Amino acid sequence: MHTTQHMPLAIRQMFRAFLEGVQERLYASSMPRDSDMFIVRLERFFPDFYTPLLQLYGQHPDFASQLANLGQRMVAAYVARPEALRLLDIKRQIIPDWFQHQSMLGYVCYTDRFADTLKGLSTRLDYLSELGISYLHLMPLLKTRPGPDDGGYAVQDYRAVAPALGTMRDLAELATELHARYISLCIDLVLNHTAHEHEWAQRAIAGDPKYLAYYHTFPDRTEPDAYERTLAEIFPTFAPGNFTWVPEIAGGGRWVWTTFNSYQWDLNYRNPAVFCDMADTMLFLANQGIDILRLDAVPYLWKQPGTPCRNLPEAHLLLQAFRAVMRVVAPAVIFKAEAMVPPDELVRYLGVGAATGKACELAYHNQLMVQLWSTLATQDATLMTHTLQQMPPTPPQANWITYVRNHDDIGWAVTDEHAAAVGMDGPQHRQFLNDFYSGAIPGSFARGARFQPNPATGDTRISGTTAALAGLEAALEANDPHQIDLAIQRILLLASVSLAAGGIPLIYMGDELGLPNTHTFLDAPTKAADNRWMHRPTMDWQQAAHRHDPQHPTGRIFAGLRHLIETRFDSAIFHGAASLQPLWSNNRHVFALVRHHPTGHILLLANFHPSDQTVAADVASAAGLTGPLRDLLDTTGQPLPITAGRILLPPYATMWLTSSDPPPA
Ligand code: OTU
Repeated sequence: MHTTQHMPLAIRQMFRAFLEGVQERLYASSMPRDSDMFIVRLERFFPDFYTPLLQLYGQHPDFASQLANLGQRMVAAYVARPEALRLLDIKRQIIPDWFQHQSMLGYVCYTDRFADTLKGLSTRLDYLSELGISYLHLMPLLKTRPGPDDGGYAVQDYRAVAPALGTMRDLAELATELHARYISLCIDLVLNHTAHEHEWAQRAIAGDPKYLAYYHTFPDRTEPDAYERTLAEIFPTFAPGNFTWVPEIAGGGRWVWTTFNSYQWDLNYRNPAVFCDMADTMLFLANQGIDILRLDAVPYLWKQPGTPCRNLPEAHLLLQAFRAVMRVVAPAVIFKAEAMVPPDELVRYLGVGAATGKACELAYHNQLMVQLWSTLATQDATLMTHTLQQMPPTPPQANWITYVRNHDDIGWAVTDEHAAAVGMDGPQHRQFLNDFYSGAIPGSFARGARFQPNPATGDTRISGTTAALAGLEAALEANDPHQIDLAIQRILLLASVSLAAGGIPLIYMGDELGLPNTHTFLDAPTKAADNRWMHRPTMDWQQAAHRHDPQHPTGRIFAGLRHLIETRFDSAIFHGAASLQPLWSNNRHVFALVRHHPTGHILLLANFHPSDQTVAADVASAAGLTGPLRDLLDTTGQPLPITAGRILLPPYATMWLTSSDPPPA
């Protein structure tokens, strides 16, 4: 007897039809309890994928057949799901907040740059365990096109691993090894576009109408020109415009929608067959043991004339539908949205309003990242406090991914409104940040470089590693001990805020050691034009050997980071369901943020100034901390330095304050 009471009447009928389509095959190929389990989950999540799909495709002639197709693929994937992963599905349904636990800590690396191959990676797991890693994001590792591949984001085959890294079997084996260490595995799913060399694109080129409908193609410039009027340019230098003329498409060539590089063809999600094929791809990867899918470039999934074709409501409906399909077949798997968009738009990827609990579990907190670097340059936390205060609250079942650096450039997603609200000029501030981090401002400690300057808009972004942008590279070159101290403090300051203000904090490979920029990419013809490679170094295991040397800058960074990580592990207040509230510290150099959790509160204070700063101690009581204060990061056992009612923060210091009084029962 199925429980459909919670479904709207109109949906119950559709549910029964869907169930009828799958149950015979299900019971024929699965144990009775497993089949029942699938149906229990289907009952719960059918409306969550059917409703958005109906909205997206209800008018499409293939809707009914593709829905039936989806059902078949879901059952096939469920039947094929390995036993160990089925158990993980159940475990994670019992512990639905598994990814919010304070022990979650991520590491991000390129397989080849970290350990050559997937097999090589399994010999480096002790290093990750030493850091306390419980989440490993391997940068794109599926088979890409030959030649330039945008760092792996131009996929030719979603079901094969790049041959240089290993095989799909190696990946599945690595996942098993990681699971034995309680490390979950994240990989990229580039679902907005395929490579020009992908089979679907090749069939489109051959003139197959079925596959031409997988992409957005146009016989002439009429539609592309109309679209361009409201589109932005992502890579204005090496891939200007959003459309590419592909002469070899049968019938004399066509314009193809290519938001990113000319060899990255945007998929046409108005076609339900594309949704089905991508859902099937997700299920395939789930069955290899992947725990988290990083959904690349999700703001761009849906196109609509007269709009920026970014963050459209339909893109969110697609994510909800994918999400619900996954929850039926492979609920151990969660989604991470990659959307580098303004604050209000960003939170929607975690699910707000009617989408609460239906969107991605994780999203990159690019606003925090941008504000960290902005504040480090200005030494003034006003814009950061204001911007983060304006963000809608994080939905409690979802988590921010916090990070200091990643493999991409830093795009200054500071809105003009937020800048104006604190008396700043948006364009001027963004220009200042670009000048500062490219080292063009005299006295700047940064060693970054401009990425994709767009003469038409004046926009540009910044490349460079954390150590280069935070001044360590320049300080080491100058052999200036004081500057080295300051740079290390800056690096740990950013890490401390990232660890305290999430979510799952990610460490980008090399940042734990302070790796400098690399310039070897300039000799590689497929990379030279893209200076994001300067912050994608090869792991320097010789430098890593210094990580336990307390005198060496690497040892100091590593130990500082380890201390933050261990401290965080120990407190339930760092659980991701805590609410986050930025506060005015009444000292513009000091950023303050409080985490509220049923077990207590933590007040983060972060001094972004290279001199001592003080903050009135009553900021703690305003944050809800009563009784004597304790800094969780302090190991000296000394009382908190409060003089004349003010807390003293040394240059670039952070504190994680808590009250010694237990919270009211
Ligand atoms: C992502 O980034 C990846 O992180 C990049 O490395 C890829 O080049 C790109 O997709 C294409 O696959 O514009 O500058 O709002 O900001 O998807 C990086 C989302 C990017 C975009 C983001 C994109």
